[in-house]
Amino acid sequence: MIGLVIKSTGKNSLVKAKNKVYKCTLRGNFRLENNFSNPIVSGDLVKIEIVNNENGIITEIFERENLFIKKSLKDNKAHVVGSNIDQILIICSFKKPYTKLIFIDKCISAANFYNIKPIIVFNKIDLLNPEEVNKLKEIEKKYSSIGINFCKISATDRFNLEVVNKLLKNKKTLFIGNSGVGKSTIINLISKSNQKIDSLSSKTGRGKQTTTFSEIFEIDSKSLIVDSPGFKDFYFYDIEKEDVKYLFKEFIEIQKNCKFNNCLHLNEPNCEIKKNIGNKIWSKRFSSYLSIIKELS
Ligand SMILES: Nc1nc2c(ncn2[C@@H]2O[C@H](COP(=O)(O)OP(=O)(O)OP(=O)(O)O)[C@@H](O)[C@H]2O)c(=O)[nH]1
Ligand SMILES: [Mg+2]
Ligand SMILES: [Zn+2]
Repeated sequence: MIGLVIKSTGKNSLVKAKNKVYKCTLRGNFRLENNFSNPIVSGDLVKIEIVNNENGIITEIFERENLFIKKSLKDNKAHVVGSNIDQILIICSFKKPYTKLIFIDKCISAANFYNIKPIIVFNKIDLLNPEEVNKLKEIEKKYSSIGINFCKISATDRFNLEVVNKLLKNKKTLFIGNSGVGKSTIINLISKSNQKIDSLSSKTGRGKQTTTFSEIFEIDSKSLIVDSPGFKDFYFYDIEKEDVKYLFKEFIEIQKNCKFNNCLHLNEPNCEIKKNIGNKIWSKRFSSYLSIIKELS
């Protein structure tokens, strides 16, 4: 039978096949891709052999359409967050916890690299004072102007959840974001699942990483969400320094006019990107770009 992996903890996976969920192990002689820290991931399509009513064995993983990968800091291996994804919701918060713009820009860059559409969702807007509301509006304007979908919601107040619902229709969507931004809370409200969420540490206002494995939840049979454990930070696995300038989509037309084809917009003469910082290029995006280049150097 063919099934969809809805959760995997490494050796054990939950696989949904013909409307039933089977607890599956990997066939003993299964060959793992050597540089992956997790061989099976939520979103994988697999072939299973049924053992009994509840158990099965995974005998094959079908080729993945795409993978969203981050570098595992434990062993520098590839940690796959989700596979066969249509779009990524980058869940952010302006407060408790504060999502850094560099984090958002890394997520957008990686989504672009893996050819998956990124969408920014700011949750917890119930917590903002008028000044913060204005700051967030400014950020919204900037991202919208470079063609990125942006929405503001409050899971607590049920505000704009229908907008998210609409975005998710008939798609398989990966939720990513820092710990504590409210990924699981939103999913619980939208999919009527009932997973654990946690109170924030009152000292730091940061989340404590409540979700520990990626897991799929259904809104309906065609609209699926992959919840993922909160990222503390995000390091690229297979994205190289030279790739990054193409992952900032607003750079693409402008950088064609840099003097050097291989201009990295650092200290090269006649750099068109540098000339445009503050007008066509948002200075904060350029700062993110520089930080990423520095990290990859
Ligand atoms: N004020 C406010 N709190 C929220 C909102 N959404 C979620 N929270 C709270 O934020 C905390 C963290 O929520 P979770 O849903 O567990 O966060 P998460 O992103 O799944 O965290 P990890 O699983 O650790 O990655 C909980 O205490 C929620 O009640 C919101 O819109 N407003
Ligand atoms: Mg969670
Ligand atoms: Zn340049």
